[in-house]
Amino acid sequence: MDNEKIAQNLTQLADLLEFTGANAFRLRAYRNGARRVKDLTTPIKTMIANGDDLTKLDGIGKGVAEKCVELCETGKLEQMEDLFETVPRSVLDLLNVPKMGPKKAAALFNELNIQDLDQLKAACEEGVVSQLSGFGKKTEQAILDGIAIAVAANKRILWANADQLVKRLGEHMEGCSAIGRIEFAGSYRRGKETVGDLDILVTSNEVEQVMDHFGQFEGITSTIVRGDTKMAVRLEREFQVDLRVVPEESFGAALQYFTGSKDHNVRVRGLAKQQGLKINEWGVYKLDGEDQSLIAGKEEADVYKTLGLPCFAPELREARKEFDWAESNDLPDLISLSDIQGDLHMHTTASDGKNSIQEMADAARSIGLKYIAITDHSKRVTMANGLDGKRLLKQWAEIDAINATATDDFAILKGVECDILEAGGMDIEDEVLAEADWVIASVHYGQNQPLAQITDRIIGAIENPNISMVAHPTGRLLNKREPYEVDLEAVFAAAKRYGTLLELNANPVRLDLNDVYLAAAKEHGIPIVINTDAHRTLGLANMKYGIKQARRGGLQAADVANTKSLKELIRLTGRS
Ligand code: DGT
Ligand code: CA
Ligand code: CA
Ligand code: ZN
Repeated sequence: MDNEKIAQNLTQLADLLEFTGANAFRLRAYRNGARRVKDLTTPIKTMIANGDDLTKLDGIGKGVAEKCVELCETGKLEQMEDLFETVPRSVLDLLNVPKMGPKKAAALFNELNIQDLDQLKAACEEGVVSQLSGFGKKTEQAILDGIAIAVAANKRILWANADQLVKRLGEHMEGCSAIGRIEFAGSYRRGKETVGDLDILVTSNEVEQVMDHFGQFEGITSTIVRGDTKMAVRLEREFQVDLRVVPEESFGAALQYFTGSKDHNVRVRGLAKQQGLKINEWGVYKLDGEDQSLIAGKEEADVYKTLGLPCFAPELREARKEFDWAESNDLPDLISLSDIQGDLHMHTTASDGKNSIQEMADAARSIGLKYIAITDHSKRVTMANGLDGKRLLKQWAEIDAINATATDDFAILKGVECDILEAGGMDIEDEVLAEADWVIASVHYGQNQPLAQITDRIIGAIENPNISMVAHPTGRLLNKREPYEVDLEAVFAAAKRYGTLLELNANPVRLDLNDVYLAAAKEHGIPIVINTDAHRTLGLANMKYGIKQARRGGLQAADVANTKSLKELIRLTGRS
């Protein structure tokens, strides 16, 4: 029960209470408590174990503290279980519709008895929703447009969340002595940004024992099937996990098969056939009239090798370019986390971050980075207390002072994440931007504008000689918000022409640019910068998610600007 999970539970409790019309004061207490818990750097669990009084933390009252203790001790909240008796779980799915707050969702449930997304869709189509007070035609249409996203959000989870689940499942499975090798295959292994279900592969001769053990994993809500080699279960929120138990001699073939992708496997099978071979999840076989003999299966690399293929990095197995590259001996040497030298997008307490400049710098040093850029929001982002020119200049003077006291060669670049205004143009005057080492341009407002307008705004920023990089170029939020309309080909052409870099934002909800666009940017010869956009020191650890996506895009270290030394980076951005 980590802080994130506690916060989730508190938020969910508040959401559920909203459906029952509980008083607003209590709801606020749980929501504030959730926010507070999420921001804590010490695990609540540890604090409780130490006998600390949680109510000493501001924003956490007696009620919230009790819930925290209950969660850490029992793993659940009794009040929430009770609420589920009257409010069906499926009602919570309504909250996945973009811009649907708990108040609106509660009104739909209480006044129209809408219990799930299907019923919501039907009600919108019949025009019933727009007749509710506070809803209107426009809202109804927005809800209808958002239902597809909510449905998808319910089906696929973020890679980062799958990764947490993999860690827990891995630990659980380790407790079974009958298991030999274990791998998590499927889209998870390929590093796909969202994962539809998890595919676990283990070797064992004791299938029953392994399946019994798997069935004891906490969080399983039902077993879908249990057969001779395959078992599938459902976890909370309908998420499925498939387990396959295979003999040692087939592990490599099974790993290859269940890693996919399906399209990649279709190509592999075709290539096998051309060579008079047969491949399936049990092995590679040489066909000889009626007979067939097993020639590979134990190791994945051997499976590929017998077909004359390299053991492709899982991230490349999407039937895009990998077979062409293999044929021309041109497979990219994919980037890895240790190639990264710096992080050029992060926030501090000056805007909406949680840590100071010094704290961010120290944290970056401790994970081996050589440089960072501090890039707080500009003034247009009032919600985040964005900085105007005057505050920026003051912050940059502070950065100069901190750099001057450094005893190593670690450097902090003076930066800003400057908004591209709705009407075009930058939020900060050019004279100020010219003083910075590193200027990021971002679209945060006016995301519903038509394609030509957003494209013009971004190209306008690219043409500005003060701008170093465009952040999260499509603005998408996985499972939450579609990308805005933008002509990326035009953006790439402009970026190439003006020497402006493009970001791969490593936040697991963004991963923007995505894999396909990264490959396109690489073809255009545009250097990519992989940044965490950290809002706290812990956020710096998100770099690994960006690396996964970069690998899926076929990027090598040389394609990524922040693998370079500071000196080379500065040369690349044309600043001195
Ligand atoms: P997901 O779960 O939707 O995120 O994506 P995957 O790729 O994990 O797909 P999944 O779980 O349905 O299947 C895992 C792998 O098993 C898949 O990537 C390739 C292999 N596989 C599954 N069904 C088929 C099939 O009908 N033909 C072939 N060739 N391979 C399959
Ligand atoms: Ca899967
Ligand atoms: Ca599966
Ligand atoms: Zn940012």
